[in-house]
Amino acid sequence: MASIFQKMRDRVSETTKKFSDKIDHLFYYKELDDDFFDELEENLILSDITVDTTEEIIDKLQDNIKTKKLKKVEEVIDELQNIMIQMVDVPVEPISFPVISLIVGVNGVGKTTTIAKLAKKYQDEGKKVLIAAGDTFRAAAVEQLQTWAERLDVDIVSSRPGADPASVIYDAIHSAQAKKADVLICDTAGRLHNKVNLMNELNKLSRVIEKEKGDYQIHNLLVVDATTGQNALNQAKTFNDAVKLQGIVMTKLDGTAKGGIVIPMINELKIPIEYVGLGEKAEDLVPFNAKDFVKLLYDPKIK
Ligand SMILES: Nc1nc2c(ncn2[C@@H]2O[C@H](COP(=O)(O)OP(=O)(O)OP(=O)(O)O)[C@@H](O)[C@H]2O)c(=O)[nH]1
Ligand SMILES: [Mg+2]
Repeated sequence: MASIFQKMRDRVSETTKKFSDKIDHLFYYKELDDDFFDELEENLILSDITVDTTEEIIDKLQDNIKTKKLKKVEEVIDELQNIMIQMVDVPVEPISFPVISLIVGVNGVGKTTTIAKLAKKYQDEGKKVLIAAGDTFRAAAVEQLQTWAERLDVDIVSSRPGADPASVIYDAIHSAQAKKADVLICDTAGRLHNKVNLMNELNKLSRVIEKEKGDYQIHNLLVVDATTGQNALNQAKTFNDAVKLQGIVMTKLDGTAKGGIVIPMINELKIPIEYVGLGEKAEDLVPFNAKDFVKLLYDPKIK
């Protein structure tokens, strides 16, 4: 676990540095007055925590300050972290094998790269992995996944660009069953969550999986890009209506000065963030850990 923390610390350094400077500023306050809480509230919102979740955090914090009789800024910052850790510590549904995962999300968030990362992770655990090139829409999407499949030496089911994605997924499920694959991970074309016909198409894919899955469990994942900030929340809500999501992968946390969006994502949707993406390579995926995450972003002692 230490190495994961280290990896996050290295990659999220940009995020950490900027935010902990702001938290540091709170130590100038001699009293826990309105100005203190205003500045704290503003900082939380600026870190991409939504107004609703920020208010929930501040209310809880003020209650706990009273009941625990906290006086020092240091104690308050510790308490703030505890509240946030509790908020995001949603248990991840354990995966039982064999499993099919449909990977969904808007354009360019990192779906295909995340599939490669997950394939590598499962492969390292000794699982038999199959991936399906369900993005038949974007030019070169099939090739992109094929390149990963070759690099990682995993089996792939693909069709020509322009083919019906439902038929690719159908073939992939039957291929996985025939090969007794432990894991089937299906790529999908990126789509905007407000395009109703494209969301209906996703719903159709999830129904194909439901119908054909046999003894496979379903574990669908939404991929969101941390740099999109609060829009990620709307994306998650709409995608979850089209495809029942078991979890979320938050990518590109290495490339944002924020990252607080993770907190309302979990608090407001109650869907766990299972992994975070910290780079473009197959090994740049780490399991989400509530305590490590909150400490990295909001602990002024960690720099
Ligand atoms: N820095 C960083 N880059 C990432 C991460 N994940 C993916 N990327 C990069 O983001 C870009 C888009 O990644 P893709 O995996 O192709 O995204 P996608 O969602 O499949 O895109 P579409 O299929 O076009 O919708 C690529 O350049 C990836 O290398 C991450 O965690 N961190
Ligand atoms: Mg893709």
